[in-house]
Amino acid sequence: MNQVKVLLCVLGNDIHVVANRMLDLICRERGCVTVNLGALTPADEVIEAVADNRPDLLLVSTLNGQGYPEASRLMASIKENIQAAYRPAIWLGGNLFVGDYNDSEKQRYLDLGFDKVYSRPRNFNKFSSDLDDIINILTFTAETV
Ligand code: B12
Repeated sequence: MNQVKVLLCVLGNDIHVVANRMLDLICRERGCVTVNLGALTPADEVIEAVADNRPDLLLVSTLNGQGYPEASRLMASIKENIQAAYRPAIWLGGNLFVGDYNDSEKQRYLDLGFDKVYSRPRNFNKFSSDLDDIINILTFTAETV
């Protein structure tokens, strides 16, 4: 059976790495192969890693509330440099804003082209069930082609 490949990163000048490590563990527990770029990863490095590793899923974390400009660069560069056939599903999560909960920030990131956005989730439950879904879809597709 083909293993689902997941690329992870914490974008830009962001040093918070705990959620990134936990996401990595969750993916590996489910049998995925992971490549983890860790914290402080500029958009250019993510693009290079997408081109080199051709992941099925890219998980982007942004925690310090300053992630929008780098996320915007990342998605513009994905559109410009990654052929549609090799574009992974791209999910972003974390603290998308500073201060009180603000749902409009989630829409701002969706508008950049992220496929799923998890705005300050309390736990990994929704992520884990979405991950199970995408693993099922990708492994079913690989087995039937
Ligand atoms: C530990 C910590 C630090 C450590 C980080 C150590 C390390 N290397 O990881 C240190 C001390 C270095 C630090 C520094 C800073 N920090 Co800090 N830090 C924290 C703290 C206390 C805990 C973060 C943590 O690890 N949580 C545990 C993990 C599991 O949870 P999480 O990161 O919140 O992630 C959850 C979700 O967001 C989600 N998630 C995250 N990414 C993704 C991705 C996907 C795809 C999905 C599905 C889900 C997901 O997963 C978790 C589910 O519960 C938080 C406050 C808090 N209580 O949350 C502040 C906090 C994140 N820090 C903050 C700030 C401002 C800073 C600094 C800018 C402070 C400063 N002025 O220097 C610097 C950042 C410098 C930089 N360049 O980034 C702010 C961010 C502001 C905001 N966005 O609202 C917070 C919220 C504190 C606050 N209340 O103001 N910090």
